[in-house]
Amino acid sequence: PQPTYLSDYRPPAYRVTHTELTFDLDPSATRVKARLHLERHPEHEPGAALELDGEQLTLKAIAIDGQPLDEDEYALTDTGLRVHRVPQRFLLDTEVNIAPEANTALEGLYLSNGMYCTQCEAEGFRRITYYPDRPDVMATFSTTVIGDAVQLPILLSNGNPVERGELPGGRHFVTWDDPHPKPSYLFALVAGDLKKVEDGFTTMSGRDVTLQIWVEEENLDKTDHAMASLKRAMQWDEETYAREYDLDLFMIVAVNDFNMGAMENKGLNIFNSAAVLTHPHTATDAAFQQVEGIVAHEYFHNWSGNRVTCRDWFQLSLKEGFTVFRDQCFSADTNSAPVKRIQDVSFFRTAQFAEDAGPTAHPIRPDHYIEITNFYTLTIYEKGAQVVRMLSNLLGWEAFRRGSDLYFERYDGQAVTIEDFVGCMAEVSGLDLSQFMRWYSQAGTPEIDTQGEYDYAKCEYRLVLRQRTPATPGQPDKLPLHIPLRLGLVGTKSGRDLPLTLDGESLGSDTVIHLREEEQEFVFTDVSEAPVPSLLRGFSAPVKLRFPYGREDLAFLLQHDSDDFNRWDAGQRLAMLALEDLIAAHRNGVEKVMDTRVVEAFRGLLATETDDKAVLAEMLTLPTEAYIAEQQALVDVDAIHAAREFVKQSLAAALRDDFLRLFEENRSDAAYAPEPEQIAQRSLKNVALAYLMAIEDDQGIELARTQFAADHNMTDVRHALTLLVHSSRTDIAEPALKAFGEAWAHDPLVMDQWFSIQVTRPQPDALERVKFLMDHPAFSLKNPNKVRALIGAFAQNRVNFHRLDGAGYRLLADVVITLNQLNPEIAARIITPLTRWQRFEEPRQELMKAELERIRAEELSPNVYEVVEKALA
Ligand code: HT7
Ligand code: ZN
Repeated sequence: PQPTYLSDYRPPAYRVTHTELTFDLDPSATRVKARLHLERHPEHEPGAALELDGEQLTLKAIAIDGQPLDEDEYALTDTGLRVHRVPQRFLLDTEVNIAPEANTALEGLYLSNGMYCTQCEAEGFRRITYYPDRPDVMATFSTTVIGDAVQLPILLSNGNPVERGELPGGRHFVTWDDPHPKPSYLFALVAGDLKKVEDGFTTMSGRDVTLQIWVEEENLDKTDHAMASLKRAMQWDEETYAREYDLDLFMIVAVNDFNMGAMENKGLNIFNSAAVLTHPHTATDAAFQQVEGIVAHEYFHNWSGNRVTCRDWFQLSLKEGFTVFRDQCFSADTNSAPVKRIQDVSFFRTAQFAEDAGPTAHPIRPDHYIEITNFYTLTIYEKGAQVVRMLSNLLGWEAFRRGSDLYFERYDGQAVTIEDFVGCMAEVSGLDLSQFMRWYSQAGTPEIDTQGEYDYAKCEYRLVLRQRTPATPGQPDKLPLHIPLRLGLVGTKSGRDLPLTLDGESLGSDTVIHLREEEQEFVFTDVSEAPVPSLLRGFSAPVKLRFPYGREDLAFLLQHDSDDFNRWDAGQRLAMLALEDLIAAHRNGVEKVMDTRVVEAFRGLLATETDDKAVLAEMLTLPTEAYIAEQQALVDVDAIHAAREFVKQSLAAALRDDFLRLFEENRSDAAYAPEPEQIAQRSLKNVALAYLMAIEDDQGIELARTQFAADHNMTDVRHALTLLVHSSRTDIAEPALKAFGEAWAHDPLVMDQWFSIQVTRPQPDALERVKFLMDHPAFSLKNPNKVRALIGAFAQNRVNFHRLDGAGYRLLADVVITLNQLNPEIAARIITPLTRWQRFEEPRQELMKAELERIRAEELSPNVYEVVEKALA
């Protein structure tokens, strides 16, 4: 497969002004008629051939302006159709056959549980009809869907329904008109036996919008939260960005088979059922929050993505980075802002940092790709969002809003670039953002080495910062970035933020300094007492910042920092120092000794009255094994696991009474609500329960069993079940697992949780369980949720996936080889853990590499080929 290069971008020779589609639905032979209203782009020479994308289509008819074409007037290839000569403005009619039932890749039109649905981003529309399937071709659409009236009573597409009627042979049709010009990737069609819940929203200009969520009948009771989230998101986007919805109807459909979380098709969002359905008995607090975030994310795309879209797929982060930033801010406003930040950053520093340091590292705007679906990555989404967040902090909210208004006004209805977006921000603020643009073109995580020194005599604090971005594949040399660093100086006597003066300018007690050079010095004057610096507050830039903090400094910041995020981070750094000692002890076969400063720091946290229980729960949570591994030069899986278990058990033993008190104080029988206060209380109680279970004494076990049996809500049930199943006590794990599996056999989303819980257990039977469960009637390799729940979850099981006999790697490689044919997009995602082989010690490196080589020997899809080649380069 050949790469596509950003530098090869050319505007399309022909644009489509209007698209008329007719689908006659059939599982093995759906007929798609397309009438495209085309005209030559003024910049192109007369006589340019018409090139259309098309894959896996059977062409039945083709005509221009009503005249069927002779075979020598066009050419067909595996990837498209070329018409050699066309007029300047014309109508192209095509008719093709496609087979939705054979579509296991879930791109284009496919069948899920008897329901037809589409996924067109990024390049799925070309599996529906011949078309210039690129985001810079925007057309209005009129779509007629024809199907069996009994099996497919509901026929949906983008826009507004304008006509419906009966047809001979028990069939019926509905015609939909979408007045907003859109690229083909935003096209959608759904047909099936669906039921809806309906609600309404009145926009800020007084227009009434009908809101519908379409689901299978048995899921009608799981839509309330998504609907409430949608209304909150609509309101938030009006209040925060002055963005109003622009059609009379907004629909969400839940489907069981879906490659990602959801899709923002114009007026007809299609959701993975896991990203929309919730019920207190089936979904955890985390799932409720995730649904809220995804519903908002897809809705926000209506402006950041649909009204203003991407010129080409290299600009993907233009819509995704901005929209993730918008959904993060929405969730922060709706829930606990510091906790949202802590959770986002903690995930980011574990997963995106790993991606940025691995063989598939790429800039937020890559300059080439083989398969674009491989680039729906944490870098494009999450690092892209961090960069937009930096822009909003650099400009300040008010100017950022003006920049965003300008962007939406100037480019409404257009397909644009990242330069256009950043250009608006520069224009409204007068800032020079040219150096800042390097964030978009340079891959890798910048590392900042920091030194600080207090001069008692001069009352000065001198901070020296040195930045360096490590080499990444294809980018050996990096230039310095423009890095905004938020900081404060916390006085060691007062425990308060000290006033900051830099170059004679008074900056308050919390400020942003701008690191632009490779090395830069900042001297704060009039610093009345020796401070501990609180650096990178709120994670103001996506960097790794090193400062030689002593353990006392960290304990001090944990207690006194005014920035909640940095208080949490100080605790994490303190725990990391202890963990590193213990990892070394484990490796050297030396007795492990718990650092009493960590115990005392935790004791202090437990003794403090707090009104933000959610933050406290985060502070009491140890860094994950994956995060700890990220901090190591080479990963020793077993030492990390042993060290973390040791810390958990030591804390539990030393602070047992405090955890017990915390557990009791936060128990509640109140009716479940997914509201911030309740969620915070449950998190705190469940953190306490996890510590109590860490030592597996009778009381801890009894509390977990009681919580499981009480069956009050899924958050508590799942947490208790996980603790029981992950304990060393098979006698208590098995009955609970069995009871849960039997009770929820009818619910695929709950069964996904049941799969994940058992295959993430640290006991040595996890791999055998995966093999056994792959034959379970509820499991299918054709369903991406199941693959993620069983195989994906197992690959997160550090000790068992990385078994020294290589059986974990072999199992994953076998699944990748099967999925390579069934669903290449999922195959290319699920393989990720194997691509990180260089991070592990021998013999794991060799074992992982051998599995990658075994995969490489297969006939590979472009998706898997691209990833494997990079991993083995
Ligand atoms: N914009 C959507 C991307 C998406 C997608 C991409 C490739 C293959 C399948 C997909 N499903 C959804 C999702 C989003 O970011 O909102
Ligand atoms: Zn998105």
